[in-house]
Amino acid sequence: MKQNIKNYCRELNIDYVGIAGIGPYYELEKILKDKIDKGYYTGLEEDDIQKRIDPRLTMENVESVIVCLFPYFSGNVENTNISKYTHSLDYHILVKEKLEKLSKMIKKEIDEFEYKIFVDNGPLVDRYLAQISGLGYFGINNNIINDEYGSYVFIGYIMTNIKLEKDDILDKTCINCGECIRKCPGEALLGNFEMDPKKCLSFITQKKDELNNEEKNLLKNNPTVFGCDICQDVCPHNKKINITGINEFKEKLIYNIDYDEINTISNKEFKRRYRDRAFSWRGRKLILRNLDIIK
Ligand code: B12
Ligand code: SF4
Repeated sequence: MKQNIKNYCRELNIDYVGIAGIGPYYELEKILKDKIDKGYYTGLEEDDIQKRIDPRLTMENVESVIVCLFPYFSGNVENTNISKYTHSLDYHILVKEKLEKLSKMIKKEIDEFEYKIFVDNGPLVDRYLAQISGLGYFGINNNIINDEYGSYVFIGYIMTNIKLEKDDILDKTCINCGECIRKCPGEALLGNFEMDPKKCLSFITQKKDELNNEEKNLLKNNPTVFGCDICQDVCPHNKKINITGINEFKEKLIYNIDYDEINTISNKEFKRRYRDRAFSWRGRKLILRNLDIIK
């Protein structure tokens, strides 16, 4: 069945699929507890640790997790004020659609196949799943890196009640050059595969609460309206990577959000224009706040 799943993925233009076991993931529990103790949590993460390390708490009869990568690199551009992961169609939409199609193909073959699909919004730790299913390895910048597509890959997964053979972890990490640590404007990367996400500019651009002066200055000095790509852009593992083969990630690209436009349209109009874009989930006001700071 595993080979059939790989074949279906090929048909759907999903190059990288791996199988993760169902834990409980006790080694991850240690990392999560340590992060919470140190205050390295933003509030955007699922806060129930047990749910994060035990897929059975989300799907009682789960037997395997099918994990897929979705590369999104469509080239480097000079003048952009939003980060790469928001240039194209919202990945939540695309990944869900693709994984739904994959699940329907499997269901056709195995009638008792049950499944739950997640991308970004699930209880588990997506990067951990990508690592243990052998799809990529960790960078010091915290991102999962794939040899062909670099770290510009989204991660989606399917919990299923069918038992599949687990894949092996890749026995490597990034080359540890330290360039991401030196270039990170928020000094968020700690050099031991950990980070303080509250210092990460990406978080600051997405944070709802009012920004303090230090955060405002950080944004002003490193202008970005949504997200941050610096630690990935400087990474040598991202230098000779392939462009994504997923058309939706190469079409209808938006590189800039314009202050005058956002300032003059209503919240409703903002939603209408940008609801299928990953930068819109926090709403117009937050985008305007960031634009106001960097203008
Ligand atoms: C909250 C969140 C954020 C927060 C906090 C990030 C963080 N590092 O905790 C903020 C807003 C800062 C953020 C930023 C970004 N995010 Co984000 N985010 C998430 C989310 C929803 C939860 C992350 C989480 O649970 N963090 C808690 C820790 C435990 O998890 P983790 O970061 O995955 O940690 C792993 C490693 O860092 C490592 N690790 C951590 N500590 C230690 C310690 C040791 C000793 C070791 C060995 C390893 C290790 O192991 C952990 C477990 O495997 C996930 C989706 C999900 N549900 O998982 C997306 C996700 C991680 N984000 C993603 C993306 C694309 C980004 C950005 C690139 C977006 C951007 N361009 O601005 C940046 C990258 C910033 C960075 N350098 O990490 C992708 C990552 C894809 C990839 N290739 O890795 C994810 C997986 C979404 C997805 N499904 O595709 N994100
Ligand atoms: S995304 Fe930007 S601010 Fe966040 S860790 Fe990477 S370089 Fe630092």
